This record gives sequence, structure tokens and C-alpha cells, in this order.
Amino acid sequence: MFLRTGLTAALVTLGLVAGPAAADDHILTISGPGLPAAGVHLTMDEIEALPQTTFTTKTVWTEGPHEFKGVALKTLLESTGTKGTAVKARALNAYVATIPLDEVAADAPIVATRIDGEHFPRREKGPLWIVYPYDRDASYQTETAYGRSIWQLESLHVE
Ligand SMILES: Nc1nc2c(c(=O)[nH]1)N[C@H]1C(S)=C(S)[C@@H](COP(=O)(O)O)O[C@H]1N2
Ligand SMILES: [Mo]
Repeated sequence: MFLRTGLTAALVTLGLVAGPAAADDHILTISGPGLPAAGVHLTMDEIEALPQTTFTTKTVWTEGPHEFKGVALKTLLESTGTKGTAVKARALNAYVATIPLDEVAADAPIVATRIDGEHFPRREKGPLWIVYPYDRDASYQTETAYGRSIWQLESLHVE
């Protein structure tokens, strides 16, 4: 029984057997005051079930204007119930940027899950990318905003 369970778990981990809510399904961890120490883990579906924000902008990393869609960072953090003064965002490459929460607007930045309606892979800065509507405001065309434009986002830690 134990062996069978262990084997099934191993196959699920390897992606060879579909399991209910396999750890692999989780693409983002959010931690902070009021949340479990290990944080809460979200799937793409859960992120996309939150209210979505869409804007079209050029970026310094892409060519021409594109439509970015995702959940506003503020909405995402509020959905977990955690509260703090800053969020530390970490990428798969271990890059970390700290964003003061009083500089996070209701509609910007967003954690983008779709570009022109499509999910985008790691090699195209996905599957999660913190994006600002750069074209909308000069304050978004700064090194500060660029440094907070974290692609391949892996976790958010509120403190
Ligand atoms: N995942 C990830 N996002 C990141 C970075 C990084 O190293 N990894 N660097 C940040 C910084 S400090 C800046 S200024 C811009 C740099 O973009 P560039 O390397 O295309 O100039 O991306 C930001 N987003
Ligand atoms: Mo930077």
C-alpha cells in the first residue's frame, strides 16, 4: 500500500500520471503576514480566476505594442488577505526586487499571464511577468519600474 502510494506520487511528480493538484501545477507562491509559513501556492487557473486587468503598451523588451492581460498585483496580494508595506518579488533566476506597496496602484503593475491573448513560455519571459503600462505614464519609463518588471516570476513575499 505504502509502496503503491509512493510510486503513484513519484509518477505524479514526474508528470507521468495526472494527479489531483500536483505540486507541479503551482506556478506562484505568496507568503507574508497572516499566511502559512510555507506560503500559499497558486495555479495558473487560480490566478486567472481573479479579476483581470488588460492594457496595451510597448515595452523595452518586446517589439511593437502588445496587449498584456493578468491580475493587478494589488488585487492578487489582497486576494490572499496578507498585509504589509512592501512586496519582495523573486524570479526563477533568483533575481529579487522589492516594491513598496504604496507605489502599487489598483491597476498597475499587473502579473501578466497572457500576451495578445496567449500564455507565454519561460523563454519569452513567462509564464508570469510583472508588467507596467509603460506607455501610459513617464514614471513607468524609469529604471525603477524596469527593475521591478520581473519576468519568470516565482514568488511574492509581503513584509
Ligand atoms: N527575471 C528577471 N527579471 C528582471 C531582471 C532579472 O535579472 N531577472 N532584471 C531587472 C532589472 S534590474 C532591469 S533594469 C530590467 C533589465 O532588463 P534588460 O536586462 O532587458 O535590460 O529587468 C528586470 N527584470
Ligand atoms: Mo536594473
